[in-house]
Amino acid sequence: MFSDKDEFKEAFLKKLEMTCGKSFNESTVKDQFYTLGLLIREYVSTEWINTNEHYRIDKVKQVYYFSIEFLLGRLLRHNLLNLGIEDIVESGLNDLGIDLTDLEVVESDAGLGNGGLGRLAACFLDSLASLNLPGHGCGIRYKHGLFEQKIVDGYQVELPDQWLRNGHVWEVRKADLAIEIPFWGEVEVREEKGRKLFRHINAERVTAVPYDMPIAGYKTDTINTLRLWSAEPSRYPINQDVLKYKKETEAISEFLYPDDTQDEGKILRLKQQYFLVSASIKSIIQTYKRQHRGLSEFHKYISIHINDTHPVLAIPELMRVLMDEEGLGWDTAWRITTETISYTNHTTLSEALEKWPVRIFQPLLPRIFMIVNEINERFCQKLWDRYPGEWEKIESLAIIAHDQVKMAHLAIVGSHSVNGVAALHTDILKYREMNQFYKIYPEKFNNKTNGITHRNWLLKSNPHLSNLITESIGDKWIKNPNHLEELLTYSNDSSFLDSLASIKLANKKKLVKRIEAQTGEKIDEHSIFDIQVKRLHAYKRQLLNIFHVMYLYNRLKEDSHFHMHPRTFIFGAKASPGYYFAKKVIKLINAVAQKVNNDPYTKDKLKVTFLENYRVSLAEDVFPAADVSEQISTASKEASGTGNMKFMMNGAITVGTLDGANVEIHEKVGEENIFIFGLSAEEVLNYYHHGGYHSMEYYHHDKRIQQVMDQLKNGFFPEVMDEFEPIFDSLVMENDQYFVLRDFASYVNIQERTGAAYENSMKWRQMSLVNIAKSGYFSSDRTIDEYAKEIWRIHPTR
Ligand code: T68
Repeated sequence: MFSDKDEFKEAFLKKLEMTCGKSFNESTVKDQFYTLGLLIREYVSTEWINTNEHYRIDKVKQVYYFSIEFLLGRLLRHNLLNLGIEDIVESGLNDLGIDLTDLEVVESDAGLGNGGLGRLAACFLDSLASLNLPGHGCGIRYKHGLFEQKIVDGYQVELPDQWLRNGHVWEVRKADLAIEIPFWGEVEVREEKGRKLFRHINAERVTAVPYDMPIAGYKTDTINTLRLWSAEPSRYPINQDVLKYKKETEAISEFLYPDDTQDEGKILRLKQQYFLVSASIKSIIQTYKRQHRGLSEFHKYISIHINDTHPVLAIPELMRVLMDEEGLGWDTAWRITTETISYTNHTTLSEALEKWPVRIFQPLLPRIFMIVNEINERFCQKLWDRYPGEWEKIESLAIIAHDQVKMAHLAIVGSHSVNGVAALHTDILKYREMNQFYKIYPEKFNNKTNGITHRNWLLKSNPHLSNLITESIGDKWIKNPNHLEELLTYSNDSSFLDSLASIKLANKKKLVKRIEAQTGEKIDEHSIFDIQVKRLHAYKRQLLNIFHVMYLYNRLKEDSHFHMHPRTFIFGAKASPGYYFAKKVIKLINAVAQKVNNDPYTKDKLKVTFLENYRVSLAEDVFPAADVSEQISTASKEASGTGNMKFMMNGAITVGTLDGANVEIHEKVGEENIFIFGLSAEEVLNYYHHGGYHSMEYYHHDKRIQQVMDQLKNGFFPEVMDEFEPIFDSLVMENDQYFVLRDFASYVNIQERTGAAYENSMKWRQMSLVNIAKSGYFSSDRTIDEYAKEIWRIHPTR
């Protein structure tokens, strides 16, 4: 293709004329971006084919990562870096008068995910390919990803995301590999030669069309595949409303996460889930059958991982294919299925555990329901043998009970591995939330602490820091991030520490520029950048953070001797459109910002900024600029967190509870390099079980709390008198489910220590260095290596 700058330029100019039908001089940045994208895709195509040939010919065991979300962000720079052609391309473009960063921003984020779960899937794809592991993603090609957030008058407003407006240059549509998926209809049962045959008849059919994207590893020859399915009408049914059918069909891949509070929305969600797994399994089996005779050894060549319960119908679907289409008996099919499938749990919040009413499930997926029913009956029989007469226990463990299908139970029973995403989370699963299952299947449960790809979150998004690291310890950390520990030898090297500080300052300036350009706000880059970016949720306690800001404001106003290092509190968060309380919190943050930023008395000390439309490409400018990382969830509630790792890797110091992976960050960096506060998970869980917490007492006895709470409704925010009463009520009147008031004093305390620590700049830089140096463990390369060895049993190839 091209192996130096001049060849690149020639290829680029030729391609541009051919694809855009314009001369270079007439071309727009969009044309240039698109041309470059096509060129890169062609660049990988040979290795892509080679990788697949190798997997096929050498019968390599492969893993398929099923996920309802892949939160990829932008891919241009990522691909250039991984292919090792960033320099050639960047300087070639420069010669043509093009700045690569101008092309980068043309690309829309592929925002096919909500948050941590979806981004984890994206990081895993990068690590799989970079470790030369045979692993692919299977997902849905939503026409609209996560909504675009606008803040209007302090309120969140949602606009549909239009990421496909200008096409998606990285994908290849493969219409010839389309697959039919049936919904509704009935199951016809026939007996033939003593065997029961099942046929799904009168079904409404939908076509799943695959769009493949190459996933290139970092400087390897491995190009894996992310296959995203799009729903299209099949042959148009006769005598039916064709437009209605088209609309209903396309709705399946129209939106990420339709609202599931109504039955109609629910049906759509379940349709999406079956659509994803059925299309993926059928296509895996088709490929498999081209290489192997019979399916009895399927599990020896294929692993299927389900990212949370959303793809759990992979279990009955694989059973169905093995039995109904391939003629295997129940026991053989069950052994193959359970050996093939593994499952990750991402939450213990009961409201997030999926349950489907039978009245919806059964008519939509009649054959699948029969199989789930059979799985349930066999499992209940097993329970009965184990716990004879213990009806209540059996009912609580059953897959179907009270006319509901419990997807997590199905996942545990039908897989060979169940993992949590951080040590604490896995312990909570084993010893509390899923203890009964753990007792039955102790061998299935294991922990895989999450990780992030350090290539995206450090190498790509923080180039200055990456260069400093490479200049100091060489570039081997890029392939093996454990080498970052060698940075510890610079702990007392003041010139290294100075460089660290000036890089942080430069990154802060970059973020300031971006915020200023968008909002016109002025931010002091010498203030502490104290950042909380993540989805908005009560358990993540953005409230605790903003209450602390209100307290500081009050303190500054009342106590002229109060000293604090100037701080900028930065928030970024999308609230689920139907999540009333979360939206109140966004409004509150913006109301506080309004008040604090415009008070001449405090504005040099305190600043609050809400970043609109927080997403991957914005995050890439946020993490490198952070001084303080807010990880303040109610202990026991955040399964892992991954933002915490991104901050740490970029040298921010964590203020956090002992929750999720914070526990392991604390272990790695040591007590002196992190600020821990608040209740422990144990204490929180004990309160839940035994009671004893009365938030009202904290309201009455802590004047700081009382003042802040009262300000929610006493006219402190004059334009929105009644707006925040629900927040007051939930904390004071409804006993504060997430212990915000309980942890307030401890939080204020630790924040005071954090501010003081920042003023010892030498010490702070050393802390920052330790955080970077110890972050190698939190690379998704380590996580994926563990999944590969302990769950999937796949091996690096080539
Ligand atoms: C997150 N979960 C966990 N869920 O909250 C976080 N939920 O602690 C963890 O680090 C991360 O997963 C990765 O393991 C989610 O992001 C969702 O987005 C989600 C999506 C659909 C339904 C329920």
